[in-house]
Amino acid sequence: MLDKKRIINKEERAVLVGLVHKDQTEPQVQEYLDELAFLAETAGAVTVKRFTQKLQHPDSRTFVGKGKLEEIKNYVQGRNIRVIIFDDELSGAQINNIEKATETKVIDRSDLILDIFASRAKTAQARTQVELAQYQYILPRLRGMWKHLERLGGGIGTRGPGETEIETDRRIVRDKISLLKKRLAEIDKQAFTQRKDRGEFIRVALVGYTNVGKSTIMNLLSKREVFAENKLFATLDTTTGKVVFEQTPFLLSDTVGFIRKLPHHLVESFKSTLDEVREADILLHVVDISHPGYEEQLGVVNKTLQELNAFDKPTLTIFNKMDLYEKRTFDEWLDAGTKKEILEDLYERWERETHGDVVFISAIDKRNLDKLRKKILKKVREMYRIRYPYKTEFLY
Ligand SMILES: Nc1nc2c(ncn2[C@@H]2O[C@H](COP(=O)(O)OP(=O)(O)OP(=O)(O)O)[C@@H](O)[C@H]2O)c(=O)[nH]1
Ligand SMILES: [Mg+2]
Repeated sequence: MLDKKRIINKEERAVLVGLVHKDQTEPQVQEYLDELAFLAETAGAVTVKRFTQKLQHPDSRTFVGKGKLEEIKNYVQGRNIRVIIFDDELSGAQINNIEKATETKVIDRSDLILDIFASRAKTAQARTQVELAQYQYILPRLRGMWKHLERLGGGIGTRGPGETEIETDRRIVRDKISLLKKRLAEIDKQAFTQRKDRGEFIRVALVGYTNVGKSTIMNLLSKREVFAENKLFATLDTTTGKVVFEQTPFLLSDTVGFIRKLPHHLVESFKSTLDEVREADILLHVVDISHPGYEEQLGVVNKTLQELNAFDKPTLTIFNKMDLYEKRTFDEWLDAGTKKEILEDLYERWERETHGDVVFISAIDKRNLDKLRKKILKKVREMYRIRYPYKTEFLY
């Protein structure tokens, strides 16, 4: 039932398309397209070119304007480009119209993210969650896709599907959705029981944008071997481990990363994986400070946390990848005094904005890890005191 065609195959050559509208500047869109290219690479595609267009509103039929569509078509035909990837969510009709005009497969950012999630999902829980999100995504787009399939089948005498066929398909997809929801509810129940068995330990969760270094930090703090790599969404499943700092034990969890424009259904269906975040006592918000868009990423994460009702938890902000930040910010000939000044300005600003709940580290160089441990320990002990005022066994 799922249209298997709308996924990326290995080494597929791709072009990217982004719109510059009134709320975003050209450099911002280029940064978004950098991220889209990274997503495409993670899914296995090779980006050959990017197209941008200034438009107040996306065209309801073809997303970009007529002239731009013509330009894209001329480019992709004859260059062995197999897929056009749009940075924004498209409607079924838009996908259909653009594919017809360019004779090339079209996918959008949500498709790409769902595709990556699908290929990375290992556990039954993650797989069920992704499948649910995929069906929910497809449901309102069925009509457009039918037209598309009809054209592919396109032999003489093939007629388009009647309303009844679309209705039948909708019913099949709806049935599938309710089945998956039921299955998830059962998995959730088991997970909930497991979490309840964890006793009175304070729970700390690593959260943050994707690829900022959460799993790397998890490995450093808990001496675990969580999979970490320079790809987006390396982590889909939550890993939890017991950590003891100076005789104070607590539970530390590594969680799935966030990204801008995360498909709504994905957040919805990943709610159970994200329970770990919602039920945490303390959040460690990891930020990749070497990324040019780190402040926007910080905002995206905070917004997602708000959606999960987890924004008001005690939070320690961890600015990671200081090594890379310095490499990118400092010219070689800059004198030590100026470097120090730049860093102090940075520290001061974020100390102020986070009321001191901040630490700057490099997980790769293992820089400032002692400070990180101390700050976490302080927060954990505070939480034990609040939670169990008459128990001291956790504190000393
Ligand atoms: N230069 C530098 N690279 C780092 C640092 N910390 C992590 N990395 C690299 O950043 C990449 C992503 O690290 P992960 O730990 O997988 O990041 P994550 O936040 O768990 O990512 P997802 O699970 O994909 O959301 C890896 O290639 C790490 O080696 C750091 O302090 N400096
Ligand atoms: Mg990870």
